[in-house]
Amino acid sequence: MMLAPTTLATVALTLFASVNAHMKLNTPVPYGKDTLNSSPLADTGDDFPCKQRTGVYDISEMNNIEVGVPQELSFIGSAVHGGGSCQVSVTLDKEPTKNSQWKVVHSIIGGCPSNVTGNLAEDANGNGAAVFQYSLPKGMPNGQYTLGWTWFNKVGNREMYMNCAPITVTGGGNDNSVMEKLPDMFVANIPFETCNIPENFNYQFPNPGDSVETREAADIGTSLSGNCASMTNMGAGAGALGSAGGAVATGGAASPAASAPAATSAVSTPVATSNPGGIFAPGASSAAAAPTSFTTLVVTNTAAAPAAPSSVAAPIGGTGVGTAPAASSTCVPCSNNGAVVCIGTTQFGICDYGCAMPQDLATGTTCSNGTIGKRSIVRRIPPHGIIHRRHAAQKF
Ligand SMILES: [Cu+2]
Repeated sequence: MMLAPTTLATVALTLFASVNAHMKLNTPVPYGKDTLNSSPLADTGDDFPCKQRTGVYDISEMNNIEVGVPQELSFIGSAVHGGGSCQVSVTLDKEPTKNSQWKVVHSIIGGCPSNVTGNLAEDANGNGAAVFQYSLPKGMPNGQYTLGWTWFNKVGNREMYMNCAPITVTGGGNDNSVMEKLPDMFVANIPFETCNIPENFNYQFPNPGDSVETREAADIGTSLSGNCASMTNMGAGAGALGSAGGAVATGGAASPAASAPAATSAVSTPVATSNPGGIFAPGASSAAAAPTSFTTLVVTNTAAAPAAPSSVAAPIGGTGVGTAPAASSTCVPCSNNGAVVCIGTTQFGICDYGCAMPQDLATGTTCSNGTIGKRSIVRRIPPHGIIHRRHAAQKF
């Protein structure tokens, strides 16, 4: 049976609206502004870095930045998740991959992107979040590079956000010596099942660098949960500035266009999407001892699912909750905590603080308007339980 067009439209609208519920970079102007949504990186880490997608490195507007001159860091959106901690990092790659090495130029502990409790008033296009300042380090090489903003939210689902922006650096130096002294960008929460920053803390980065500000001194956290040795090193990429083929970008070119053209073409191939655990710095010997297990991830999700479907009116085919989700499943952003989210025509998920993990629908059932029903009688009216939960849910 075909789903009615109105039903499909509703599902599409639901998914579209939820995509706008989080936060994204306003300034500097991100790459692919029109294709950048405000949701976090996929929990699998597959779209690390920079939210990989079609058009990920389209240049909407170049950000020309002179070293040492304060720049504005601002955001669009309202779901600030009680704030958290952010970093501004730079890689010398124009089109970063998992091999890219990211160097921290500024760390913000707490209060980023805002120090409100919970979220700002819902406004997908809002600019009520805090505005920050950062500077690029004097002496970094001139050229065209990539800036990355990363954010670990304080409240809600354990997530990592990362938006990237093209930058053309002027007034700088001629080599990488300044960059090499900076700490590597911190990574966690992808996947959160493997390594996460515990909820309700403003994470104190272990190595925030010299340019660091504390916006919210309360609820500072230093602990990590899980198997973090390799994940936290993902910002080091392959362990060298200018990641392509291990070549080190020379930088320092007088003209931005002349900076390492070979590197750009070499890094355009996405690296190892089949290895969501990331590529580890050569020095990260612990990586081998602590392999990231995606079997564990899938099992965890499957085990967690049965609690939610009890609120679903229609039978969904026993406790098995359909077949196991594919290993490639990624979180679908959502805003109604506890609600059923229909995903396409064959899958659904339970919204868990902004994230619904896709699961296959049981045979003979369908999902529409946030309700799972038998294929022959699609329920149009959700049960009271779901309506209540939707309205009562905090939109983290
Ligand atoms: Cu969010």
